[in-house]
Amino acid sequence: MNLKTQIAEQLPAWRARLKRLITEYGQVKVADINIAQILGGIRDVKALVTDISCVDPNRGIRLRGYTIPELIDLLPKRPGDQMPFLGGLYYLLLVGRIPTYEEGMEIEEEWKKRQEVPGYVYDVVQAMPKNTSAMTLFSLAILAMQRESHFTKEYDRGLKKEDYWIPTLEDSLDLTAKAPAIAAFIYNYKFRNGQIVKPRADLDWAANFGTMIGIENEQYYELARLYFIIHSDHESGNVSAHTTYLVSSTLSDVYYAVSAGLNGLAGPLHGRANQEAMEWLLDVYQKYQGVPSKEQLTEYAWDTLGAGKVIPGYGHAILRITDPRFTAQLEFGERVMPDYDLFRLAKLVYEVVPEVLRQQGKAKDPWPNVDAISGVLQRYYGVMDSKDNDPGGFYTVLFGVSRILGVTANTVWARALGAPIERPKSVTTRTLENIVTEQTGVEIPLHESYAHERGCR
Ligand code: CMX
Repeated sequence: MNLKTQIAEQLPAWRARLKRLITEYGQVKVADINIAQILGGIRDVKALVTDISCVDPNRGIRLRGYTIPELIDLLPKRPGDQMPFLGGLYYLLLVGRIPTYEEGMEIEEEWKKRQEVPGYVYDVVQAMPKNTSAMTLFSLAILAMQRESHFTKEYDRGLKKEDYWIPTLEDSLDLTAKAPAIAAFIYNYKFRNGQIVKPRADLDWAANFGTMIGIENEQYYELARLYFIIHSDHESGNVSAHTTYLVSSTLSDVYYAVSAGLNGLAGPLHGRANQEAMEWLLDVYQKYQGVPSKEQLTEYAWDTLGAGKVIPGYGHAILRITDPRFTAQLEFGERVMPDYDLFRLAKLVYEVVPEVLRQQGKAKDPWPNVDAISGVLQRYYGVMDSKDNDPGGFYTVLFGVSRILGVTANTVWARALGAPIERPKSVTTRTLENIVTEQTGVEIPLHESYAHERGCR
């Protein structure tokens, strides 16, 4: 396989590069960390390395150095398509350079060979009540497939450390190949007729997801390609990426690691925000029986904040601009659904909410993130997140299908470069207080309600 050779050829130089950094420059300091950062979600602490993607706070995501417009422009496309096929993106993430059409298609072909989902995975999903959250079903289905892992089988037989990445790549190709079919089945099980729909031989990976949920529409295929490109990776510190990386650092295989990462993606402050943003828009739409005026929307936004809730789809831990992943979706919407009410509403929210958040003065980033509009585009084509009394969660599964591309690419490289088990040091609160005393001379008295504390030093 060209892909494997392309990675293997890079490894000697990469390993030498890292070895040099550790042995010759290992003592060079990268970052200081203060108490506010330790107690504030480890924000802005440069403590992780990935070469798959990086997020510039003022420019947004770059996948292997390419912005989203550059990716759409440069990645190979099938004849007649406007959006690149995902095999090309996965090649880029794994190999680090834009592939030729043939190289990208080689991945699409690999995916076709590996796309059949084992029957017991469908059984696992079907054993669960239909109103189980779609993310729970997705994570369960992936965990159920752990028995397929090439890495774990070969590790058990005895595998050299420098070869760990080879069966990890096999697992990654298997898992990414099957992910759209599993997600589509979960959708069909929860919201449609429960059928297992076979992918079409003439379609690419992303478009086939549409087919398998019953949407045979060229425009939706283009949206699926765009959606799966922009959600694939967002450097290493976000919860889904970091959880996958952390679990994988124990040499758990990609099934264990990705399932864990998806459980993090399921949280409302992360991937579930796409579902919550849709719900927020629908609540507004219902309350005002249509797209409200700017004044009404401003009032609604303040009411949300007044109730102690966040406005989903806005704000970001790293970004300080409108997320380019939002912009790419906004532009898609402008082209194909400018008059769709929910799209008009999402645009109005973009006009109103940043100013409201700025006036409130809490959020460091008042701008929309990827989740603010993604549900609207899906809903336009009839893709639902939930139905009746079902808590749904399907939009986050869509996010997950794409995110698997980035986190598995990271896992392959972590294995190839011999990344060690992650194990940061924790301290007690009293240790932090003692450090304050050491550095400032100020004694922080131990309040009587903590008098039982033994501490660690
Ligand atoms: N609405 C209301 N308040 C917000 C806000 C929003 N959209 N975004 C941030 N804030 C608040 C925070 O809750 C925090 O309040 P407290 O001081 O009372 O705790 C304050 O502003 C400061 O937060 P921050 O430093 O700007 O943001 P964080 O790095 O802590 O959190 C994020 C980032 C994304 C969790 C936050 O902006 C948020 O909750 N947004 C809404 C949920 C969302 O869209 N998440 C999806 C992010 C993208 C993704 O991962 O998919």
